[in-house]
Amino acid sequence: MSEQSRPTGPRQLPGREGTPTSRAAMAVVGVVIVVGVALAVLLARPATGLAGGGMTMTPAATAGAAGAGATAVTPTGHTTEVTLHVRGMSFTPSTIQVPVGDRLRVTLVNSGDQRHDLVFANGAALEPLAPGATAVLDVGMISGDLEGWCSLPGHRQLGMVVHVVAVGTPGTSGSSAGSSSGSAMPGMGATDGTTAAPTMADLQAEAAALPAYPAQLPPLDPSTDHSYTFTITQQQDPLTAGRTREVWTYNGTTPGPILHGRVGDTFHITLVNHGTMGHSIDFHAGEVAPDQPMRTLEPGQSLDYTFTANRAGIWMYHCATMPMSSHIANGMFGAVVIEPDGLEQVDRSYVVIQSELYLGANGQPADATKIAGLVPDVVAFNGRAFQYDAHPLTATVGQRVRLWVLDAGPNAALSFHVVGTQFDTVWTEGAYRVHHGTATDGTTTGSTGAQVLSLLPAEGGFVELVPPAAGRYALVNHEMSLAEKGAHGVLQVTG
Ligand SMILES: [Cu+2]
Repeated sequence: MSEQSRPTGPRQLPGREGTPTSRAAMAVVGVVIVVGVALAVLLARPATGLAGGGMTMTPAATAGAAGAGATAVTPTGHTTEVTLHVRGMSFTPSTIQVPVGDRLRVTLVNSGDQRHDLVFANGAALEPLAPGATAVLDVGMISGDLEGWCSLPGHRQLGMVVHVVAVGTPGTSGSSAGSSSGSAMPGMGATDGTTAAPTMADLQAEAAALPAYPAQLPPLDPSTDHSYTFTITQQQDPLTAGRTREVWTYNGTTPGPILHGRVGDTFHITLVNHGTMGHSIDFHAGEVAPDQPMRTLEPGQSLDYTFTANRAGIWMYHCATMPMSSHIANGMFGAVVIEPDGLEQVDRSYVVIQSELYLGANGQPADATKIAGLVPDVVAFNGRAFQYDAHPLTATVGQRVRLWVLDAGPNAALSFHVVGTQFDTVWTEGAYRVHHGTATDGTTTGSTGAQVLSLLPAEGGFVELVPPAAGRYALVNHEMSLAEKGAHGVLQVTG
């Protein structure tokens, strides 16, 4: 990626086309074509509107014979017809028996509450179906065992798999082709190295070349009533030179917007889904009955979500559509900062949100298998690894610096430390632990402090420090391997 081609504005993200990444993206598409032309159609397909109940689609591809030894099997001339339903995150039935040589026609009834598709290892594929919709897929002639699954990110890993058992196969089960590798599927974790973790140097170079996510806490709006529109997008985000990942965002950035208010404020959010799959939102900052405001929106839909922030904290918000681990890992999270009553003014206020990246192939969303394995490739503060090494937070000697910190996860903990400093104030999950050097149990007055703010996923708080001299103070996750994967930045203090 040349310097000239880099985004110049704050957090401008290149799209799929007309960018230096498109060639790599095309290569990915090319690989997918080998698996099935239908999948390439799926990838290139623009967002579609809502499908009503009872709709029937033409199969996206006409499949040939399925399974092993296709040429050696004599067609029976008979077709096995099966109806599949969706229950939660599984297909039912999950196993289909088909005589060898039969054609298989599957009617998929999406009786679930979000979009699903159905693809088979032989390339037969249905486009994503809206809830309530029905479509028919000609899977082709069955010559051996065959696996099918929902290819939406993370759905296969949660169990949306259907096994076609070829009855009467010589030496049946496990007959080779029709196998379930699917390694070139989007988000499935190809094993050819394209999903390998980038080097620290490559991550640092990209962070230096891109503008940083603004870490300053947005100023308090004097109003007690706040209205926002959150538009959900699915777009490309640069990772390293020549490599991107698909991110899912609120308003085009990950994290999404940082909101700031006081206890008692009311927030009205209009959520609009401009993505190509179901998404939603869950604000921890207010108490609501989840059913309606947190429901999954189909592409093109919107909803209004209103909550009153009755308690102080740095509250996470995130997409609540299954699998949440994938939706959060792909970028759908942010923070609402609600100040405790009587919070003192400080010289600098920043927000630092940790999250993990589990990389799929170039241009693809996160690898759901890696997510389930809990070993991230990259860990980020405010969405990008090492960005505040290149673009430090700033303060001057003697200033009081407040750092609001949230662990967005989806999975890893955060042991937040600022090298060279001690926190004389720590507020976490609703209470001070230390306040200007005084322990909250009153045992120590004016002479105690803390070295770490420890947070599990979705926990948050703030720390305060006063840097004693000019220097570069590293912000780290003191789970050091996570710092080395990108949960690292700098507070640059000048005299
Ligand atoms: Cu989502």
